[in-house]
Amino acid sequence: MGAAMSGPQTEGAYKKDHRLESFWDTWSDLSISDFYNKVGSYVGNNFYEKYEEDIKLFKSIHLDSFRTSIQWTRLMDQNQKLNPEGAAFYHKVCACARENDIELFMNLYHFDMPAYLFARGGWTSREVVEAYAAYARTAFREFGKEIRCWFTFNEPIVEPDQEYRHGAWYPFVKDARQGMQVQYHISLAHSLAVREFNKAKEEGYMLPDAQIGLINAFAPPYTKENPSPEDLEAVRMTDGIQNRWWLDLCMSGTLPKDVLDTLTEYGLAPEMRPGDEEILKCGRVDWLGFNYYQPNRVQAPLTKTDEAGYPKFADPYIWPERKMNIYRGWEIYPKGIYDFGMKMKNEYPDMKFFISENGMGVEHEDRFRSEDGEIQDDYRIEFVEDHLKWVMKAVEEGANCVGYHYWGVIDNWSWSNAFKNRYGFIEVDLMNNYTRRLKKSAHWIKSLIEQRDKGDN
Ligand code: BGP
Repeated sequence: MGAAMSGPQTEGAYKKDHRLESFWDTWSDLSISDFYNKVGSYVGNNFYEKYEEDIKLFKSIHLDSFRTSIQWTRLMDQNQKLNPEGAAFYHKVCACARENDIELFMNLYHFDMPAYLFARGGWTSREVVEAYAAYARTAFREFGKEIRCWFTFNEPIVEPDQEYRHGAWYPFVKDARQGMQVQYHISLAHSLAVREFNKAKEEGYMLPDAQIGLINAFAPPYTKENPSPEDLEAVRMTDGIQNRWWLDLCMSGTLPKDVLDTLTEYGLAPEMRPGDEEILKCGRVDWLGFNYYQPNRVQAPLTKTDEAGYPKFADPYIWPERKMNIYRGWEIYPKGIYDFGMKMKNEYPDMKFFISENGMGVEHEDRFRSEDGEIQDDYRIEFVEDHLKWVMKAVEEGANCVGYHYWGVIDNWSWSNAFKNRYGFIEVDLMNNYTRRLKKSAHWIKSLIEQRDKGDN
């Protein structure tokens, strides 16, 4: 049991100690109105200054582990050499986790491209793929003896979707072909990083039991109750691009042939170079993280092409019985976590996984403050409890699920939503020097873990 967060959403200190600009800082500088309440990427929740207090708080509520990420912009300089000041910060975080006897899971990339590499094409460029591999190599060699659980990427599906297919995030591109190229390049980057990990391990830089994984939002796809063949085809391609693409890569070092064939048929296949197959083969991992917030309900596309004229594989389907988190606009469907567990059991039985993110973001939580000042977030307790029940059922029925991380343990900055929706078990008071305060859910999770340790559940 633990919880997750990320470097770019928590650290702040965006210009401190020679940290480079990230593409989020570029976007914030260009158009601050795109961010909720005009709060850009600069602030985080001040984890840079408060990491000791935070790690002690995590321990105080009995978490076994927590995940954060190294910011590429903090660890490396513009010549792709180690930034000693950035490294010193992450060494302090590792030491603090060790002293508090809480396991630190470290992810290498959480949507946070350095601006100078973004200017060279970001994930559309092969040069950036190579630069990421060099960054991963540096990180493994620098922290190999301090971290056991490593991850190459968080949700590698998000940047192709948000930045290049749907145009929701800067640079607002709506180009299905470019989206596939970006997805493909991230797959190569992941594979090269795993290769670097294995090499560093062979050469004695890593702990002997170090593990490498990938974390994705493997949203289970659903369609109508009585689907047409076209609806089922929409499910096949949605599952193919969002889930099987990464699952096959991580399990067997290949990409799903049926998906590549359909992409070729529609003129959307990424450009591949001789030798790439060998690189992809290195993409096999030790385990996976499954971020789960909402199911992916789709139906046959209502129009054949999107607004840019590219072929479409699916359109959203609104399930009449859906229950919503109205603040985030996401469906709440706890059973999805079980369905994914069963899919893993049936299709990828040898791969262990954990729930790496699951959580509920709520707006204006101040409304729920009791007289003694504590936020009474019963809705969050109910949300986690409902999901945990389905996790337990999946485990009982043979899913190889080894743990659960809540997102985000402490209120943090959430991309263009900034601090609109709060996720934390721990509150951050933005008006009062980022003061931390436990919410009701923090006490609840603490007592749940106590019961587990006593063998009560
Ligand atoms: C996941 C991301 C996290 C986090 C979370 C909540 O997709 O990995 O970084 O942000 O979603 O989403 P949001 O912050 O958009 O509400």
